[in-house]
Amino acid sequence: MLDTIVSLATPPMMGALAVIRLSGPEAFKIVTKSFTKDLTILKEKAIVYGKLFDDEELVDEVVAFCFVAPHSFTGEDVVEISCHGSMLIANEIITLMVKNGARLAVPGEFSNRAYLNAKVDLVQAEAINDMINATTQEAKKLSLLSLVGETSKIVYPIRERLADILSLIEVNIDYPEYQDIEQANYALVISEVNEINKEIGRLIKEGRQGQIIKEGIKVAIVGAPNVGKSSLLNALLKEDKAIVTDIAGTTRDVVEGEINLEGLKLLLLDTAGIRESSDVIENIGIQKSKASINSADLVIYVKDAENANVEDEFAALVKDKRVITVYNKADKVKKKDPEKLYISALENDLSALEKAIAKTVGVDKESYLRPSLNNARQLALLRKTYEQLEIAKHEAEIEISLDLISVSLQQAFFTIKEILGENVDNDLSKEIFSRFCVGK
Ligand SMILES: Nc1nc2c(ncn2[C@@H]2O[C@H](COP(=O)(O)OP(=O)(O)OP(=O)(O)O)[C@@H](O)[C@H]2O)c(=O)[nH]1
Ligand SMILES: [Mg+2]
Repeated sequence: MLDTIVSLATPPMMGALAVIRLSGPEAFKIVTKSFTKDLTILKEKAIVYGKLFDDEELVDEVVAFCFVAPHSFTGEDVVEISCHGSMLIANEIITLMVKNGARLAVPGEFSNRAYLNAKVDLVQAEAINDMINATTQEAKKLSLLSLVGETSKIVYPIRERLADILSLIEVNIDYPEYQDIEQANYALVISEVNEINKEIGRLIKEGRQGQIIKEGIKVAIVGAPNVGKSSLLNALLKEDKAIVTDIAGTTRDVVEGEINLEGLKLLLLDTAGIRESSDVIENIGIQKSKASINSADLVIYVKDAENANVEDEFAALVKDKRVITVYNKADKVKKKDPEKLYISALENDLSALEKAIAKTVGVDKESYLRPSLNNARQLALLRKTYEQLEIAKHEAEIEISLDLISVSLQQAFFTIKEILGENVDNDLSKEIFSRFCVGK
């Protein structure tokens, strides 16, 4: 029998109320041991007011929200004790529940139970965590689509199609004498795999867009000293975060800031201007700038519009990156090259850059509303399925036996099912849920 688990469900701080959650076969019994009401007699969900006692001593006056299995979030008996919101009281109640036989929950354990009891699939369970961690409205909306099962639905047709082709091949292998059954021939495998992989390719592309919306991107602002990198950071943040002076070599450390550009989360890194220097501290800063370039998803390469043709060593440093080159201090130049992107950090004239970022990152408006498989695990499994199917296709092309092709197709089938958690073993699901916070 599974343990009954307990944890605080609200943040560990003072508030009007705190909620302590218990889930498991003994939840009602454990609470009842210290409660003025008997919850073990409940046959359906109920809200019960009463007092909690530790032996003779009153701990708090509480409301217990009781959910009878299987009609609860976890699928087990669940009690949510709503008490007065002091950490002292909450801790006393948790200690009391442990004394009565509950065990402290580990991170993600409630969601893990919901998953194990088939209340949610893995994509939905992961969405719970994503939604809690979302910092933009857009990311929250995407997670909500997953939570209510919309994202899982995009996997079903692929799973069905693979199951169909697998069963067709099995029939052909097992009953070669049945003439009326459609012949699962090599051409069929090839054409099916082509179509399925076209679909998977689309899902990967959309998933990556979803990932960008959810997690944001890292943007390094780089360039020679004094071109206005820190001024640009400040202008984008609308805050005086980095020090700005007309002395070349002002910025030493990497200065970070986050903005929300029309729903797109950007983690901006302002870096030290790169040049030859004998200053020890400045050189460390320059090394950090180079590291920032490497870790960034996008580089804003700032040049001085007045000295637009001055070459620096950046062209080489950023050559493998997605780069937007901007010419700052546009307010100082009269003649502008129509091919170039001008901004003025001083005058807050950044619209050309903002448009270029949105275009380069390439998140279309539909991506904000479209369910997508957008976390690293889901994307890795999509890619794996794609590769396994390519192997099956290759095997069909060189006409090896259907038995062997069936094995490759089965692997792809299992991988796609793994996205929903349909054949994830217990250890792996524990590993996934351990990334959640306690009480979820
Ligand atoms: N006219 C004008 N001056 C600017 C603009 N942007 C920055 N400056 C000035 O250029 C000088 C250098 O700006 P910073 O933002 O410190 O330049 P930086 O690239 O961060 O310099 P380092 O940190 O030394 O690498 C300051 O005097 C700014 O006021 C602009 O758009 N127009
Ligand atoms: Mg600077």
